[in-house]
Amino acid sequence: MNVNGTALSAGEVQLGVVHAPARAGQDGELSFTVATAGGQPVTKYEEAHGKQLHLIVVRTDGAHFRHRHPVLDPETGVWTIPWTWDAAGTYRVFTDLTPAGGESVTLSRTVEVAGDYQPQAPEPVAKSVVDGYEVTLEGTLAAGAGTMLTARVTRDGQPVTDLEPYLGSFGHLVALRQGDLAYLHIHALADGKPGPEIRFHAEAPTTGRYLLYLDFQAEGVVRTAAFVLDAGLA
Ligand SMILES: [Cu+2]
Repeated sequence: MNVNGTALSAGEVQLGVVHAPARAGQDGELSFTVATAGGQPVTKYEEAHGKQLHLIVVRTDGAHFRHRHPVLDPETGVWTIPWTWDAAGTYRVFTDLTPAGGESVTLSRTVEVAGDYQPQAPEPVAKSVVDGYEVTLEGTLAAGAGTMLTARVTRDGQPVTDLEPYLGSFGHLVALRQGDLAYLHIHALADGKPGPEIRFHAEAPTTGRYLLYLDFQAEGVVRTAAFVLDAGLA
């Protein structure tokens, strides 16, 4: 199975240098250009999940995940978003995009952020608490085989049934393979209900440890629940 997102070029396009604040805590913006192999900026994109480009930024140890939507200058092809780093370290910046008339690609680059850095060691965890929402991820990942993952959302012990659609579904799940941060976008099943369960069809390319990030929206706010799962043999 092909893996995605480990290179800065794919499918005839390349991700240019990512400009961002040099150190943690410094306000600024993050910007970049996507260009053809010949260096011509790409200025036209197809929409996927309601956006022309999905920006995923995560520290290489799996901490400090963000999923954002920068703004394109259609004249120059420069994408920009206000940006402040919460913490120092080495980050991977992923762009998930489809150039007009082209194929969907995930391009990535590494960005260094100055300051003290205490890396975390991700251990398997299937429960995440964010802003009072408890999210439990049920199911397993298997190498080269499709499996079902179910995220169950509760608050104060009660099932949450008023999740709001975000980018066209009740949940978006990104998985990164620990070690090279290969990128998997896992799609929610079309039978979605506004909670308490969000179901996904997942397929891990290999055995190993995966960092998973579920974006869901409730009370008008998008939140991210993070998990770590090991993929076994199918
Ligand atoms: Cu997005």
